[in-house]
Amino acid sequence: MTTLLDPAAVMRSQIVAALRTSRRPRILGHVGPDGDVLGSASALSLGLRTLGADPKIVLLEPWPELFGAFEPEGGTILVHSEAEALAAIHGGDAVVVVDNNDWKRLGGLESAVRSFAGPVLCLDHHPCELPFSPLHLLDVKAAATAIVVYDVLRELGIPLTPSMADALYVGIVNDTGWFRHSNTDPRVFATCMDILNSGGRPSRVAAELGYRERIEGKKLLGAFLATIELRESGRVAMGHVTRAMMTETGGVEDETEDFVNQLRSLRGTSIVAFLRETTGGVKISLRSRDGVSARRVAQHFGGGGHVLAAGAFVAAELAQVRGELAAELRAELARSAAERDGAPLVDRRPRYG
Ligand SMILES: [Mn+2]
Repeated sequence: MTTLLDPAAVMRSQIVAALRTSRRPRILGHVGPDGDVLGSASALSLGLRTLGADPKIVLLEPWPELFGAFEPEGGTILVHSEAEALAAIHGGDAVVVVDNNDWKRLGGLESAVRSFAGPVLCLDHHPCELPFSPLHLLDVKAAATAIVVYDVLRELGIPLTPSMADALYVGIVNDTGWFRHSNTDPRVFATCMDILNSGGRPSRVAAELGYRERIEGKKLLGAFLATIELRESGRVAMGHVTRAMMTETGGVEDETEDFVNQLRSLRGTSIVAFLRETTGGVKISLRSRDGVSARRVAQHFGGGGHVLAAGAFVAAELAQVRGELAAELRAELARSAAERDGAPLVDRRPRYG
């Protein structure tokens, strides 16, 4: 039971009140928007329209084609310059940031939001040390921001339409890996039950997101699969994509997004690494299990992330990165084994003599 003195409840009611009264909300996510950003923004946008508002989702890049079916018609503003960012943001009467609590990840919209005089709201589920803004609705127990948005729509008394339900479902499947990740909890299924009862169409979402791969992407996948190598008695798997492979097959960066999962699904692996040549260096994606830390390996290369899923960018040649990474993956297996045995990990450096 909450009382009016509960600061979280007070903030929640302020956020809901601000959403209810805003006529021209501007909805933002983060650079490189994923299914949770787009699904959350779409559902919120469609919901606020039913209150008579004219919400706009402000984007720095075109709405990704993969999620095209879930773009609210006429509901986006694509921004190409600082002046357009200012016009788009300042033309609103409230800013709502979804699935992001890092100002830097607003990219080219950051300064326009910083100079915005109206309320800046944040609906999110990523842990953070400092609140994004005074109106920060942070629910770290929610598997997806789409679930936070679902709660807010319910609090606003907005009935879900099938389109809103589908958009929320997109966010949930994005962040739970189609109900496979460890964040798949009873609340996920409870929310999905309501989504289905409201006319949500899981098979439509699966078809839109799943059955649309290009032959060029498949050829690139084939080339990538041929690079996979197992190390450390099969506990480590590595695979890569070079620029030449992309040129030869016609496959593009977006089509490599799932390649790390091809490694992760290999039997017997504890940590896997996908390397992709990109502008100025190599991008590393890491996934782990069995008490092995992908994050520690990423941190070694100046990156970061979660324990089980992390990444880094290294400004070096692929061959060099592969060598260093293989050594670091081996070191991580040793570290995690030592931790499991309860040995103190005082010093990570090799000892000589
Ligand atoms: Mn999310």
